[in-house]
Amino acid sequence: MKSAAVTPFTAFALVLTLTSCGQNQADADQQSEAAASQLVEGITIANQRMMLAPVSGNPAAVYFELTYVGDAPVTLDGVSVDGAQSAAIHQMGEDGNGGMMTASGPLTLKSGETLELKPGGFHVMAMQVSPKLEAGQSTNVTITLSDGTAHSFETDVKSAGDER
Ligand SMILES: [Cu+2]
Repeated sequence: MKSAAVTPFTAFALVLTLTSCGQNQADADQQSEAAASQLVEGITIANQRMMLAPVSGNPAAVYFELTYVGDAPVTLDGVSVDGAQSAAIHQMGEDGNGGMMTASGPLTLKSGETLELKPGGFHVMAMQVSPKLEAGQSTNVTITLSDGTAHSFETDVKSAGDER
């Protein structure tokens, strides 16, 4: 399922180009202003979602598609999730068995390529998630790149039983 959520950058672009669509425009304006200080040109995030664990307080998974366009390759060095005490990029084994989950090394982003974080593959593991973060809310994810920049985006928070 494609998420209805748009990245702050996309929302900003929509506000600029689709002035006839006034619905939620004030919200989009506010979001794009808040995120503007942490937007990396060339990074596009799509289909982002945070899946809470069935048991509150257990690690949650964040999935998204990251498209990068830039002069030189960069690596995805780190990640943080608002509402989680720590976060790391993990990778699943071929069979998608939870026991095969390991920390991923730095992921290289090459211009024009899309990195997909998805169930059974790479994902962001959010540890010690606040019980205040509930399905239906949204939170911010920040990725840090090897060139020293950081890129933040908003994601929907979903319950464990929702479609991944
Ligand atoms: Cu994991």
